[in-house]
Amino acid sequence: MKKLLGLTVALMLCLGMTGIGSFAYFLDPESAPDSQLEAGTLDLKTDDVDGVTQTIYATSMKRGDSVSGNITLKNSGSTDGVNLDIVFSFIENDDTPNAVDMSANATAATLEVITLVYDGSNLLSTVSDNNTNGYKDIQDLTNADLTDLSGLNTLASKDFDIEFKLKETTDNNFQGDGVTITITFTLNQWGS
Ligand SMILES: [Ca+2]
Ligand SMILES: [Ca+2]
Ligand SMILES: [Ca+2]
Repeated sequence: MKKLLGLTVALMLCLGMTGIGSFAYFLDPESAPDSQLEAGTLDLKTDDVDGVTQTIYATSMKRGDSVSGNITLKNSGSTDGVNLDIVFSFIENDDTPNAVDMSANATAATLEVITLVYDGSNLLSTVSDNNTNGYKDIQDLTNADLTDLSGLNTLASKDFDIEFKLKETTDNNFQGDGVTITITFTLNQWGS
């Protein structure tokens, strides 16, 4: 029997744009500077189902802005993990005011994924342009198969890197729209 153990990283993204025809950039004083995601270590405990949740905020972006993050995944449990699954999901998280409410799917599709690397492997090459908009985006990641990746032996660490940008062609209707993106890492072990 395979045991599934995981944890979640949430990235909250609000497209903080104001003004008709312009995209002003608001820097939230409480957020990390320059849209940098916080780097952190996530403990994946093969012998403890209580994972760690890390929430990262990128509260405002303008067209062409990119957000990058590095997460170190560590098996801090006492059992080796034979493989790792990564699953992306998102939910709508709009700001106010929001004159035109764009869907969560459309909003996620404005975020082009530039980098997606785990343990030195380029995962982006395995992702297809599922929504056929001409580039690989966060919506596409939710339809991608990112399972059976290399596992983590006990006390081992591997790096996960992601970078995405707000597509330059994003129109004003997306002002006030946002999504909360959740990345779930599941370290699988073979149990009795
Ligand atoms: Ca919306
Ligand atoms: Ca796409
Ligand atoms: Ca809007």
